[in-house]
Amino acid sequence: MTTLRNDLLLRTLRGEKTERPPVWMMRQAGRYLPDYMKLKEKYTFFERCQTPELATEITIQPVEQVGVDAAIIFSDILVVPQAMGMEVQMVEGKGPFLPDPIKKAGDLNKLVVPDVEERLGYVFDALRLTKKTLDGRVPLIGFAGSPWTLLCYMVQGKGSKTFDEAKAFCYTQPETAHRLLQLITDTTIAYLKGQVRAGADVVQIFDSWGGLLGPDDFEILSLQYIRQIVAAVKDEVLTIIFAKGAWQSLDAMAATGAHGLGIDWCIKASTARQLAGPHIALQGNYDPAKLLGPIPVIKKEVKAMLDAFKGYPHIANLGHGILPDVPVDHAKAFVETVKEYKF
Ligand code: 1CP
Repeated sequence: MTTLRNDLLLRTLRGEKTERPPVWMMRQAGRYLPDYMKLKEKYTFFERCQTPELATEITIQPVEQVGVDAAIIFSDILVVPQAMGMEVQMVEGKGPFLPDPIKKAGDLNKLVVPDVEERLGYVFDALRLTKKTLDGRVPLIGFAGSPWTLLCYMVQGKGSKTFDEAKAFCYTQPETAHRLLQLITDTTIAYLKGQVRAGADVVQIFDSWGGLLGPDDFEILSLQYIRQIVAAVKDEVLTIIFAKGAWQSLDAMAATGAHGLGIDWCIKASTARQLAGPHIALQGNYDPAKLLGPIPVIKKEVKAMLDAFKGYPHIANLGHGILPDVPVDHAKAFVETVKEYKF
């Protein structure tokens, strides 16, 4: 096995001392990079995901062009519902569309807990090829959507600001909702274990819509399933939970035994640290829209962010995915400011 030349992310997640915080950006491979846009013109979204050579090339672009301290495999959270038997389309300019969403108990008959090697083996192939191509430059992050966030898309059938149809489904047909959440959980555990076998050094669980739930419903509909996933993989791989907007439950998330917690920009570093306790790594939390502002302001604010998290394990990141219209130079300024910082 190749030894990692940059293991800042892994040491931070283990709670070890480092010279500076590691830095990466959620959705770092994507539309703000001109080389990504070139591949986007030639291949459809799922061709890019399903062709290991393309997924590898896209995954490595931000490592080489922006200088981040970790790679995250190019894929999507919706490959899991697809592998479970649902049709998923990526509509240009609109996002995901699932033409035949889950609405009632009988619809679960269409779903399976798949053989992940058979249905998602292309992700594992992409991870293996990326790992080989990285050749120890930086660690490789694998990921999956949380069961609640995947249910949102599987029931609503498309993106939404409120996911009210998904919520109505859970509150009017709770038994069916929990059966669905458990099917997704079982698939996700097998999927993440496959990612670890294929070489993922870290896995992140994206609960992008966790913040739509109050603290009690977050526990019932989201965290109890994330807890099962973390318990199943945490002894094999470093684990990060990112539940956007669900900061009120940081204490409960820390208690799962995950190694890191992602936070968005709506919570102060000191408050997040108080809730999460002193040991777990916190990841975040620069407002991605602020990368559209002038570089000197970015530099000043990123330094202030690092100061605010200092003294405890911190992974510098955005509080959500990078926006497509961010100039590459601004993304670089974000990364370079962290790399110039010394504890
Ligand atoms: O062709 C394109 O460029 C389409 C845009 C795009 C990209 C670049 C989509 C469609 N997915 C992706 C890749 C992707 N998705 C990655 C890998 C890239 C990287 O991080 O470097 C990751 C980690 C995701 C995860 C993902 N997909 C999430 C969780 C993270 C988050 O942003 O909250 C979610 C919610 C999705 C669903 C999805 N897929 C694509 C879009 C536009 C969306 C969001 C739709 C919505 O707003 O509801």
